[in-house]
Amino acid sequence: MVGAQSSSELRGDYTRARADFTVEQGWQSYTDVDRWLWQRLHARQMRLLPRYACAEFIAGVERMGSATTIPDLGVVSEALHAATRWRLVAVPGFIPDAVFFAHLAARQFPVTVWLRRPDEFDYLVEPDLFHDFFGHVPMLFNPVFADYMQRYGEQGLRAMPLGALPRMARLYWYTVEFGLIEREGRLLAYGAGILSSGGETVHAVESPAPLRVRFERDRCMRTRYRIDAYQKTYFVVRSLDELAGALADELDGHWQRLASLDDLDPERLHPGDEAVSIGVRKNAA
Ligand code: HBI
Ligand code: FE
Repeated sequence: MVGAQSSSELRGDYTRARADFTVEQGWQSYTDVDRWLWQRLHARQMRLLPRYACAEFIAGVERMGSATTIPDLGVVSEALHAATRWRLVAVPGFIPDAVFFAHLAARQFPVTVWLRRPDEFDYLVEPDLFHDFFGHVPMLFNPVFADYMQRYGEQGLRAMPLGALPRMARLYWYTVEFGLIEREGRLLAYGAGILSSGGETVHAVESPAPLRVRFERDRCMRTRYRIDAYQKTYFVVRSLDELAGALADELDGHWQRLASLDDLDPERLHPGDEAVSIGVRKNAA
């Protein structure tokens, strides 16, 4: 294992952040260890995409330029702006909910500047550069998804004072991070948490272990999740338009009714669920 320093030294350094939590990316500061790790992460995910990613994600990867080397966020930001009027901003890591929502509402996606350590190759619980960039940016090139994300930011800002942050966080988790889509009888991934993780990419799409449930907004908002293991339930949309429809209406008047309903366990099916079973390996454990 390589013992040299990597950009993860910057982890948790919020001292240089501006009021909106943005920082300079400092592209010249990435180390050889960072570049070596990025190439490995990138190569592994690129091999998986043709079989596991939806066409919109693959199209986005192509449009953001082949990121075989650590990307300069400013360059990709310009390409993204030309496509969907979104921009990328650099941040030191996880930022406060209200700040995060405000960036999304302004069509700015916060990308963490530091890269994980080599011993975290397979999984880490915080967002890093690879997750934020490779996982999230491709779908932002899609106009329907791009509008959904802005809408999510706007609705998130409104939901916070109404006590609905946990429900909005679950919607993000089960769609933007871990969403699956059904296409011509195949199950494919669009979620960033899936497509930035080699292990979860295969697990989410093919493993017989997790539940896959037809997407329904309120079902999704009621379902607990875990951040330290593969998901127990994935929600499947039929189209990105269906996803966009979930945030089409104002949710303000909706939270009180939702608050009266129980949270749901992700480890089992619930009344009214439509289980989705396409594409799952029949003979694997
Ligand atoms: N900050 N950098 C970063 N990335 C996130 O995904 C993120 C965040 N802050 C808050 C947050 N997510 C959550 O509040 C939302 O997903 C609900
Ligand atoms: Fe993410």
